Amino acid sequence: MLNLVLFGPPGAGKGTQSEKIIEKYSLVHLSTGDLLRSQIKAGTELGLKAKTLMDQGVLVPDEVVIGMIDAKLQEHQDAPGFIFDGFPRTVKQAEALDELLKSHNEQISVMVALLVPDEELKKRLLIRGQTSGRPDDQNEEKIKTRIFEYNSKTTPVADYYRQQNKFVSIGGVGEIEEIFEAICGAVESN
Ligand code: B4P
Repeated sequence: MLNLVLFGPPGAGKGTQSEKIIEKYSLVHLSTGDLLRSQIKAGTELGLKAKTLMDQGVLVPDEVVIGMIDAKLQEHQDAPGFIFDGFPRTVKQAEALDELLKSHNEQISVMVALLVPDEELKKRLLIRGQTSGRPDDQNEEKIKTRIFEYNSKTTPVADYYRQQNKFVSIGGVGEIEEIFEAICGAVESN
């Protein structure tokens, strides 16, 4: 079973590359950002709480996203593998994911990190904000907050997987197809 964590700052290309990876390897896509946005759209209590935080660019509580991933793993017990997109974003989430997978006799195969400079991230997200309608893409201050959250809370997750010899990093600037080929190379050599 292939269980891939796709890692990187906001705007690194995780969502973009996930679509191509799912198609090639027939994995189930678990994006906590997408799951939270569907809760917001459905107007659930969880969605209302998450919206306030997401609109500011800060992370939602660990318990909330861990609970969502737990439910999805239960729902897809026959999946050939998973791509975790935007999760884990804290060491606590990474530890919880290991425990959840262990309870299904599974583990993470590899983490692939996309490296993109901050200036390029800001540019991409502001461009996406012109059409996405996402409040967190439309304002430079909010984008700065998201990058700050990433640098302070999420980068330690890379060390967590590095210690398990599961960490691979790839340049995330350039043609989408070339980046995809590099990700496939990393997946297949692990
Ligand atoms: P996410 O939905 O995960 O948002 P994201 O990181 O901005 O998206 P992504 O990184 O997938 O976008 P992509 O690069 O593909 O999270 C949103 C919010 O939800 C968080 O701020 C947080 O509040 C909350 N949240 C989610 N998960 C959480 C968790 N686990 N714990 C706590 N809170 C959580 O695309 C960006 C743009 O770049 C696109 O327009 C794309 O076209 C473009 N692009 C991609 N690749 C490119 C390339 N090679 N060249 C040029 N442009 C490119």
